[in-house]
Formats: sequence, C-alpha cells, structure tokens
Amino acid sequence: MINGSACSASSMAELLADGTPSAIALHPGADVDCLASAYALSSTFGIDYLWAPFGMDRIASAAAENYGVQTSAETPPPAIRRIVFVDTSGSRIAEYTGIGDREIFIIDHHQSSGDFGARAYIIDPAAPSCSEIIVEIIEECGLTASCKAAELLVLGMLYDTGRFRRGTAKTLRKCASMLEIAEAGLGELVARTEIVRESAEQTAILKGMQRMVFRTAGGYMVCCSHTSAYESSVASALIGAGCDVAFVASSSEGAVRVTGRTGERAARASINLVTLFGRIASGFGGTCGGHAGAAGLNTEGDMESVLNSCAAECLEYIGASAARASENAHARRGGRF
Ligand SMILES: [Mn+2]
Repeated sequence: MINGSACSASSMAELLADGTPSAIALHPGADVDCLASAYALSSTFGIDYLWAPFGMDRIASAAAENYGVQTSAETPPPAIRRIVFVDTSGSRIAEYTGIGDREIFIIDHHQSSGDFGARAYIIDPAAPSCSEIIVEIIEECGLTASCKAAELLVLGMLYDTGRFRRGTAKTLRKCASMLEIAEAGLGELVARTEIVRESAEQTAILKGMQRMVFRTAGGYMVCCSHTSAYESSVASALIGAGCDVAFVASSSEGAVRVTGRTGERAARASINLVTLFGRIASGFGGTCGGHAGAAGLNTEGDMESVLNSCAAECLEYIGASAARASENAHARRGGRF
C-alpha cells in the first residue's frame, strides 16, 4: 500500500507545474535512464535542483559531463518543499537523509511494495524504462522536450531496455518521437556515450576470465572468479560471455567483497542474489544489498570459501526450484539433476 494517489501522466504533469519549489532525486549509483528522466523533468518543468547524493554510474557520469547536466550531492535547502524521485524504487527512499516533512512524488518503473508516504506517484513496472514514462508526462500536457532532453531520453530508453531487446512497441514509439527532436541519430548518440576502458580495467577483465571456474546445474552455468579491482566489470563481462550467474570476489586484509550478476535467463528463473547473499551473510557474517540481478556481499573470511559457498547456494537454489517446477508439472524427470 502506498499513501497518496496514483496519477495519470497528465495529472502528474499538472502537479509538477503547480509552482511548488521542488528537487528531483536520482537513485543511488544513478544510471542513464535515471539521469535522463531527471534532466528531462528538470528542463521541461523548470525544476533546477537535481539531487544525486549517492553518485552516478560510469555511463551516466559521462553523459552528464557531455550534456553539461549539473547535479548536487547536498540535501536540498529547506525552501524546497517537494522531492520527486525518478527511476527510484520506493524502498530506497529511506536511504536519503534530510527529507523531513517535504512531500514526496515517485515516478518509477521498479516493482516495489511498502508504504513510502508518496503524495503522488506513477509506478509502472510494465514500462521497460522510466524515460518513456517521462516522455508520456511531457507529451500528455502538450509540452515539448528540449533537444538535449530528447537525446538523453533516447539513451535512457536504449540502455534500460538492453538496447531495445526488452523494449515494447510503446518504448519504440516514445523513442521515435524523441529522435524527431534529437539532432543526432541513434548510432551517434551511442558513440558519444561509449567510453574507452582504461587498460587496468581491460587487464582485470581478462585476468578475471582466466581465473574463472564454472559449474552447471539444471542447464544453468554458475561462474566464479576473483580480481583485485573492477569486480562489476568482470562480472558483467562473464555474463556477456554466456554465464547465467557470475560471482566475482576481491579480498583485502581479510575483508571479502563479492559482486554478483545474473543474465536474463537466470533473472527469468527468479534467482535473487540479495536473498542468496543474505544466506551467505548469515553464515559468514557481513552485509549485502542490491537488486535481484545485481548485488554485492561484504564479509570476512577466506575468499575461496566464500565464493564456493555462493556457488553452492546458487546451485542448490537452481536444483530446488527445478525440482519444484517438475513437481508442479507432475512430470518428474528423474536423474536430470
Ligand atoms: Mn530505469
């Protein structure tokens, strides 16, 4: 249950234009979808304060620099009475300090549950990107995105849909309408945000590939590796190379950090890395957090034992869920697992 009311795109637009001094909040480690959503609302509705207290990812940082988008890590001043969270799961709002009694709006496409105290919201988990919800808000009230906003929104849709693989007909329509405004074509927009990797990162990825070991269960490949830095790049590269689940560890002075990523197939099989890391943390101690398909575990101990436990826990889950699926289907296929 969420307090406040679910809005249509046009009533959200009306509220955003009501003159209440507002700030737009970006999610922790904001991505391009989030940056684009925030910038487009900001430039269309004249909301100048973009609040990014927990930084942005690499591509979003590069896009912000390219497009000259200014964000602030500082809590907005008290005169700002409304915080509009974009592309941010309501469950993360508790991480922001200094919201106080300001009213909260949420415009998001994550699945979430809980009472977030939002006065008005649009939460549409069926939308593959938040950027397309923003396009709808802008278009519904007869406004036009600026060229800069349109180009960022195209990038937001492109990156959040896995280069349109998860895009719907609506995503593509909204993208087409932004491309009409944009001054560059798709190829050029992508080229502008593609960043050349530093050689240290390339080395980490290749070493991570060399050290990778994998095990299979139920047709899924679970891969483990370790590196001294760039764990998430290594994990993403392993997923790109065909792993279904990747665990990449790094250790320093007894502290072990494991970065986990799932590919699309594992995500469809509902493998939840936060739950899985939670179980490991209850055994080894430590903390974990993130999303179902991209999470981190901080613990202590022997790196190899931690990695082995992650893989074992994951393989066990796959085995158990495969058994459940076959029971449900009343089609026991003995011996497969
Ligand atoms: Mn998003």
